[in-house]
Amino acid sequence: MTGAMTFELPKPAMDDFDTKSLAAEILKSLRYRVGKDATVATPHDWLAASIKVVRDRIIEHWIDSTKEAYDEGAKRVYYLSLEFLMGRLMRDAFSNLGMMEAMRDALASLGVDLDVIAGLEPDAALGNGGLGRLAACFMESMATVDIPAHGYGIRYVNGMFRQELSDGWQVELPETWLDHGNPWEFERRERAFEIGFGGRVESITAKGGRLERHVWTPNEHVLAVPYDTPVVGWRGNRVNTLRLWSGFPVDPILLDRFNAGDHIGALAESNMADALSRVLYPADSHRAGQELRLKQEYFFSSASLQDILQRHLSQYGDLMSLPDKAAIHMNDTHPAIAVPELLRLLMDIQGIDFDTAWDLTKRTFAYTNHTLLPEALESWPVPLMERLLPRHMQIIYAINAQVLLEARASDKFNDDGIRRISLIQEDGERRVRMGNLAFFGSHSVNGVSALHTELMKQTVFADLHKLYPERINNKTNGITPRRWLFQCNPGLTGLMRETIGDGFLDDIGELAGLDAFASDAAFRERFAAVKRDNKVRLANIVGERLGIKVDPSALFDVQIKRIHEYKRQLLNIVEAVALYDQIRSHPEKDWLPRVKFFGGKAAPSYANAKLIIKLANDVARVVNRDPAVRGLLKIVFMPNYNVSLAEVMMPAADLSEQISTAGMEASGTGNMKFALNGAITIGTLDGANVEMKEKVGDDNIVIFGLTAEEVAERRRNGYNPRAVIEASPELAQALSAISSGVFSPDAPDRYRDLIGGLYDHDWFQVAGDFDAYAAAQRQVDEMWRNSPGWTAKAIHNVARMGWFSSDRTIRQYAEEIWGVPV
Ligand code: 26W
Repeated sequence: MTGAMTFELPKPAMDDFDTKSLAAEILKSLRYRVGKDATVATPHDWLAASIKVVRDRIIEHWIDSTKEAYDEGAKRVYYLSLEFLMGRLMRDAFSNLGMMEAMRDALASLGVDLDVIAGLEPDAALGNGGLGRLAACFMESMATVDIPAHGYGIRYVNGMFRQELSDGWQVELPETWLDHGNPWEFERRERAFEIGFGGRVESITAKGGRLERHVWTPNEHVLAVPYDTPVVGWRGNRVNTLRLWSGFPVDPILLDRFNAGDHIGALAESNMADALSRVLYPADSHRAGQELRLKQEYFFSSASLQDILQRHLSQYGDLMSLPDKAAIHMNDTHPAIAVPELLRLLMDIQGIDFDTAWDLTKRTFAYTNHTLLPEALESWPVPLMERLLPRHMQIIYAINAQVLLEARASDKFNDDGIRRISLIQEDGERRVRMGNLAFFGSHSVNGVSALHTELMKQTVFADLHKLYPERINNKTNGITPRRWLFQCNPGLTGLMRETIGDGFLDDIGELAGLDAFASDAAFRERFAAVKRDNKVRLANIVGERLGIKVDPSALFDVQIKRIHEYKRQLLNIVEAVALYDQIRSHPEKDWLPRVKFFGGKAAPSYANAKLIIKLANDVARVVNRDPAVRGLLKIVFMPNYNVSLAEVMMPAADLSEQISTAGMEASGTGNMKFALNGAITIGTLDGANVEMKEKVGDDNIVIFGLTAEEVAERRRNGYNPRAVIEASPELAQALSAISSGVFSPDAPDRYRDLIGGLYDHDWFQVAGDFDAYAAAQRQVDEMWRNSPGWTAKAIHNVARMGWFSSDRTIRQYAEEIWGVPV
């Protein structure tokens, strides 16, 4: 499919690949690793055989990288994350090792199409959205900039669900990515650790009544077994490890229970072990709250820490040097239970006193916050924690005592302040605040964009920031240009190599050299031709999958991300309805053809998000079929948005929708992927959009709407959405069409409450921003009419996005948080 647009690396990273010997290697792999002959091999067999060929090369570097870090006594980074949204790995490996073209030719000589088998590789979808994909970009960048690092997470059997649409409604189906086996991973049974839950704690006192030790005797046990996947950096520089834990029963059958006639209870631990690594919680930005989720968090945190301590002890013999040799990073609060777990291991197992252990802990951990949404901030009921993790609850009280002592001594807080700082939320049900726990247990706490970090200081962490003013810092997110430019957009990459040379492949800052070509008409035409090819590719997929015909010369306007009210897909849909109304009532006007693409999953329990998906589909059905529209507006909801679909959609977009209510999107990373592929952003001053505007320049981005301060001010001083709606005839008309059932004749009331909510409270200020958004869209129309001007702006976007590489982000983490040389 992309055969014509691929490119070859100038200097092969490792070997000179010769087609014949590579083909022979693939055949050998097919025979001896897969056990098949070419005449009977299925496409899946060829896929497995090809992966094993590249894997063999990676393993050489993997062993070297691991040994080198050991020999040098290098400090290692441990990235703890409940989510790693890796996507497909084969192309990544081919491309980073410089063997993409060689593999394509070798496979072709065997009658196999690389693109066909690459399309069979399942996405490793072990994440929900931004946070999980960030972890995956970070893994690739850490390997690229040569940082010895391990990612730690859970090997979910069922990752993110597969989304199907049934009559426009989201239906969730289990994703079974391991069905054909996973040729990338290595099981390491010998490196399993035991994880306990429940039970009781005994205090052992020595002679003289001095408290000596706490002994926790759990009453449930499971084994955490690691599966390792190599992560290869650009040009194969370094290979790091993604270690994912899987639950196994310690004893498949509890014999004492079985013999007592309790045949179901005899399987309890086996069932729990199975449940622990079965499914990823599909709620993005909403805490799960279930006991199983807390168990998952402890399971992977404890296994990872035991692994880290074992590695450290075997190399250095004692734990006093832990902070000098290990930086443990918590990706959001999901691993925050690791803070009391490390203290427990240091005190109860290693016999270290609290003060020393607390000091080691704080110097070892760092924490990243990814959201300010109150409903996403994790907290666990004290009774649940006491039952599941009784020893950890004691340690949390000890930490709390220590911190509150410091707070009182600082003289900065009254009783209310002290209450807000406490690890225990006391109003209503007593709960442990995981954000505070992660904050106290870390020497560094960071946000993911400049604005988000500022808001962290002013809002959720205001009191903690007052107590520890040095701790909060910013690390603006980034994306890996290997996957999000070189691999997903070979046409653009090839064009740029011809234009500015190969330097940008290794130093993404060199993209800036492209700026000068924005005024070169010949270059603009070639740039536009690449975009057009990418749009044709997407249009073909839309035709094949959905039977909708879209015109590649129309403006492709794309909003792809999780469905959430704060991301305001509703604002986009309402604007589409208003536009539809305008096209119908003013057929004489010179309307521009536009295709509005939507894609994204809703959390299964998030009713409004699911209703918004249905609305997009209802509006699409009516608009796409209306002859009066004459194809000028098409609406497409792409089902099952995932990493692989993003790789096709990002390069095909003209306009990138980043329209969250200001102050609510921590950073966004899709915004960066679009711009790097030459889309122009329409967006609010939220998250990293603010910094993108600074980098690409005001003329090359379309910013509209309320600022974070204005949003907050309106929330404080009263905001009257009804008056706003009544003052905007276009908006009022669109809303009344939706709520009266124009798009849902089968159920005219379907959207009454959703739209009614906008009149009554409109928490996300959809109405407040509507007029500004509609005006910004008309400004986009005008920009689009000037086609060379548009292309020039798109070129400036690409040229100025180098700073948003996750290599830059990772270097900042390394220098300013981890203390690792780069
Ligand atoms: C406990 C339930 C839960 C699950 C996931 C709470 C919160 C989350 C994540 C923090 C949600 C998330 O993915 N946040 C996104 O993180 C990205 C990477 O930093 C940012 O770019 C996005 O703006 C932010 O929404």
